[in-house]
Amino acid sequence: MNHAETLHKAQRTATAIPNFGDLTVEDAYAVQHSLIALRERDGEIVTGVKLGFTSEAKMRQMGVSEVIVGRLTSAMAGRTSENLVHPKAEPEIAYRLSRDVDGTVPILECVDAVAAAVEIIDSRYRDFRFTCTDVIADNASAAGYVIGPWQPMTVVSDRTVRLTVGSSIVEGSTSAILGDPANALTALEEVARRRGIPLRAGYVVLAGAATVALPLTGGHVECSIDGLGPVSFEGR
Ligand code: OOG
Repeated sequence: MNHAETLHKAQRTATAIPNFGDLTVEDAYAVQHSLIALRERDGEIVTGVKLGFTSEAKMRQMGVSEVIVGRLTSAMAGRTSENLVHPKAEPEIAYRLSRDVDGTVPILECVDAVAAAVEIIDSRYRDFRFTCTDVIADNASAAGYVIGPWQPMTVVSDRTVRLTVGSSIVEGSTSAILGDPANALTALEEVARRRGIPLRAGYVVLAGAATVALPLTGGHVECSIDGLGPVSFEGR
């Protein structure tokens, strides 16, 4: 099996695998493209993209200087529990693209709505241990997402973010996302162009976590961001 097939099988069977450790960034995005093609072959439709490593602290921790991009699919929409290895929840800002991002107008003019969201990440690698390129290949640990009520596009910088999972609570600020989540959109446009990732009208964009991720255990899960949301569901 090649790397994409190995990751695809790990995801389908919810079985963690050892990380690869030896990919270049170019190879890693090539694996991700193949992995998405396998999902499309299985009938999934790409519904959006997600950013990772949008906080300076996480970039420093991983020794990287570039945000990473993964793809969201129809199978991930609303998926919060079934068939996951060791899921974690992250509070996120979601944006909605109203037109294709093709360089003719700035990406900020291609966004028509914003919402609070919970992203479920679930690394296919054992113990969430991976290099930056491993996680690019593994589609940035994307596993599921739930989006709160959409609101017309507005500035969402410097807003308090709160994520509750059962009895655990983390709080942060949208400023943790590259200073302002709008900067994540600009960073996305650049990386997507360089890595050959299309950004289509209708896509959801998850702008990256504003706090640490919390293990997704049982109990009530809720994300609220000042002026947005809330969005909630019952944990596993
Ligand atoms: C990689 C995905 C991280 C984020 O917002 O930084 C991510 C991982 O930590 O598994 O989604």
